[in-house]
Amino acid sequence: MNENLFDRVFRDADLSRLFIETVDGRKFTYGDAVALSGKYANALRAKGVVPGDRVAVQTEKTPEILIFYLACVRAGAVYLPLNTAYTLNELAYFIGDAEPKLVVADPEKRAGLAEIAARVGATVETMDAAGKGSLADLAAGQKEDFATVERQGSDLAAILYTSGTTGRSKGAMLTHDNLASNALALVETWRFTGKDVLLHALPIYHTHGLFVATNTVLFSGASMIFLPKFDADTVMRLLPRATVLMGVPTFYTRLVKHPGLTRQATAHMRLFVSGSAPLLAETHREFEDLTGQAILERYGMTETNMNTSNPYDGDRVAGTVGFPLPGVSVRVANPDDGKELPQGEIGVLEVKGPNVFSGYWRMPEKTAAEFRADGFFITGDLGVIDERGYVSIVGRSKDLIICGGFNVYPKEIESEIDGLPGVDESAVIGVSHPDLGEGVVAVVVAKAPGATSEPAILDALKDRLARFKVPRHVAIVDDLPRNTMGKVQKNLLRDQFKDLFKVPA
Ligand code: MCA
Ligand code: AMP
Repeated sequence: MNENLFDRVFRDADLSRLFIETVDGRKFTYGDAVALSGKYANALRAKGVVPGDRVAVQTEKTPEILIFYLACVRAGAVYLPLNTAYTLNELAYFIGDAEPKLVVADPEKRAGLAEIAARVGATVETMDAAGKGSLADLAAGQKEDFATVERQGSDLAAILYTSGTTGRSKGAMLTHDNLASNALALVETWRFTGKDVLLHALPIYHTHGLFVATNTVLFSGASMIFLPKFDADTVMRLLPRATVLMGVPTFYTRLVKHPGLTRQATAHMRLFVSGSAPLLAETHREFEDLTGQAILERYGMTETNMNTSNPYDGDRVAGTVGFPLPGVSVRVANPDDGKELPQGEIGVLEVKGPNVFSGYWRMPEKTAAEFRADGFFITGDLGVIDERGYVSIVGRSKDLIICGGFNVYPKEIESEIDGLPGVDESAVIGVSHPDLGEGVVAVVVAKAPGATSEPAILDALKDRLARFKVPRHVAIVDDLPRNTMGKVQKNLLRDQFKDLFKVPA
């Protein structure tokens, strides 16, 4: 049988069911998704895209682009979504590395991208925030009929770039089996059915919004209300029509501040899910006090999809990420030798299962370095498993900042800052931020007094780095604290700046 993700979703789907409704009332049924994806798949073929070709997409969030994702999968292409905040400088790397056949972008970016795309022989088509543009025009002239391309479960469906603690971003290669197995595990664990209505307020260029939210809906025949982005007022207004909300912790820290969040307003809701970054136990408790509902926290990674989840029935324990999903094995190992540690000891979390990616795009050495000989993937997250089997994440061995659910790798920001005139060296850290979880702070040593300044650094970074990576504060200091080995002691800096974003009581 065809193992193409598209075929697995749609072969038995009830095509009359609602799939997506937008805030302005536009509706797409499962049948519409089949018909429109057929047109887009034929458009891909007309553009010369063949199975295995990458298709890079940086557009606003619309139902059309989500259906285009389905079309890429259906046509056997490899979907490569890109954060809308990425600058041309950042896009040049992703496009150069992935060598897509086609790039789809907002019309405003077309001119800037044309030359970057041409370097790898790709062409650019456009899609705007209303789902219109040259790609839609091309699809409009195509037939709906399209025979879904035969794929093996191990064939690639998507590449998602994830930054690295050292060096350049790596493309995580995700297969049809990775995505399908994880969606089915989540449908089962979270009890999704065709009656569910998901309030979809996440971006669709990351695992959370694209796969966790969308594929879970698709595999259960559920529907979603599609918001262009998260906004607490809009979420509260639409909540009465939904049964499930999925979000990053910032959604919940903002919702608990909303006067409309009450027991009554959420009584009909079946499930609130949080992930992508640690949910503070305090937020968990505040939310439960206000609504009587316990947020269900789960844990995943771009490379592995979802690994663990708090239970649907049973205790959703604040500060933990629950149990391994069906079919997924999680162990705690000694970071140095990979030997499994006894229950209750802290070590690096390692994961194995059908959810785990097939490697980094064109980086076999990096792939090999992150797997143990017995196939476990080394997450770089530090965790512990308690006597009841609940997994908790207690830290990270990788130098990573998570800001509003977006990952920022200090090394990348430090390299950019170190390259600026007047800068001797820098250290980038994450410190507690009331809204975003962590805020990015750069601590910089100037070459000479007055040789650089916060405004000069921020101005230079803004065209090179996505906005969410740009430090919220730059401190100019005389020197960086170092240990006897000469390594910068970031823990001391984190301590020094820990109250920077604290809201005065
Ligand atoms: C927006 N800004 C940010 C962030 N988002 N800065 C730092 N970190 C951010 N996350 C910038 C904006 O460009 C703007 O800049 C300023 O901050 C204020 O924006 P604001 O309106 O407050 O923010 P927002 O637009 O409301 O966005 C906050 C958000 C959003 C809703 C939390 O960041 C979001 O939707 N995050 C979800 C990320 C996500 O999906 N992560 C999943 C990754 P200026 O002031 O210059 O205009 S997948 C993953 O991690 C794994 C696999 C997993 O387990 O799920
Ligand atoms: P990404 O590379 O965007 O896939 O981000 C994955 C990382 O996000 C993980 O390695 C964790 O460090 C972090 N993460 C995801 N979910 C959680 C969670 N529930 N609690 C703590 N950290 C999380």
